[in-house]
Amino acid sequence: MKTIYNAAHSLHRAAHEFFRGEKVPAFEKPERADWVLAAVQRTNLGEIIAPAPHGDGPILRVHSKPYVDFLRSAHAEYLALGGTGDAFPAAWPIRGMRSDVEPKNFAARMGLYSFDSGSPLTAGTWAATRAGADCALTAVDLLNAGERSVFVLTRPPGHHAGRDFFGGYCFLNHAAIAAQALRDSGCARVAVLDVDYHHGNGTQDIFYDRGDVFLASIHGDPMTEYPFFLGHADETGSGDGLGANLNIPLAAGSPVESWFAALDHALSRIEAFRPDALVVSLGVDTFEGDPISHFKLKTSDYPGIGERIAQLKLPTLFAMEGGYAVAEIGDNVAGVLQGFERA
Ligand code: FKS
Ligand code: ZN
Repeated sequence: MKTIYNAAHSLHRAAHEFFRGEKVPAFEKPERADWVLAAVQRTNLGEIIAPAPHGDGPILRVHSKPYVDFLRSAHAEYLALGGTGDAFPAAWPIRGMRSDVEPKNFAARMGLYSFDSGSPLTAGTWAATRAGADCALTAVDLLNAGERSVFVLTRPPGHHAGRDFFGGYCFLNHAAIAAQALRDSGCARVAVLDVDYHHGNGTQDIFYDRGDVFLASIHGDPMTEYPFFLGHADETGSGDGLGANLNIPLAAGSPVESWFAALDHALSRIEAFRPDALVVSLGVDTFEGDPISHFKLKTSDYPGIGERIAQLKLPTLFAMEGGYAVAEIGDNVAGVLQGFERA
């Protein structure tokens, strides 16, 4: 399996995030991708290649133009206003307020285009996530050229980013950009399988009213787990998309057996949808040792995920999402990919 590696990932380097009211070192850090890259090399997964530039066009198929324009210039605007370091939002248009008017004020625009205060926007954020989109699009090109599977190794992650908002460490939704590009290059139906510990609310936001992209997400129950305000089982899609959204929330602390039962259910629903291609939002924060998540998978469980996904026999794009257990993230990701290859 080829890996498309985003060498520009390290341009996004947040100093801190807020955790229980304290400023702590950011969990989503450049070393994560370095460890995964090392594991890909160590296990001889396959060729590691650089992304080719694809321009704004495919990004604007899933994100709004005003949002993309904002992201591109936000940190420079922040610095011009006298801001220092990373930019954080602090005010949001909640129920009863207007989110259809873009204010001129910079802090107001930060709030309009985000949903949490946990996603620092840094000087290199746009360059890093933009290169991540190019990685996803290069991977789509490879699938279209006949590769069976491709791994997109990028950060910051993407699955919390919606059509016009960032949050949860995510800015551009690389998995959604890839799914849309697959649609635009001839796939009639595309499925997205999100196995990250956290609900893929951004991907759900982008495809919720569409019947041509099926989303299945297995995640910590939003009653207690981030992102809290989306990801319940009764969210099944709307309009043309009714029935094309499957959420499987599991209680924090759920045993591995429940997780794999959820995976089997998600895979059977994906199979019934009869997609032409599959995009996997690959987070490994389901690991028992993850510092911010509460499932119990062990390193030896990860190859089984890849093996099961391979049974769908679909062209498959794996896009890197979360996973914060420093020492094991590489082995866990490589385990999924090797399991897929072996099957
Ligand atoms: C700790 C509370 C939770 C946000 C967690 C974000 C999780 C991100 C992720 C992604 F894949 F996007 F990286 N903070 N301050 O793992 O879902
Ligand atoms: Zn996650």
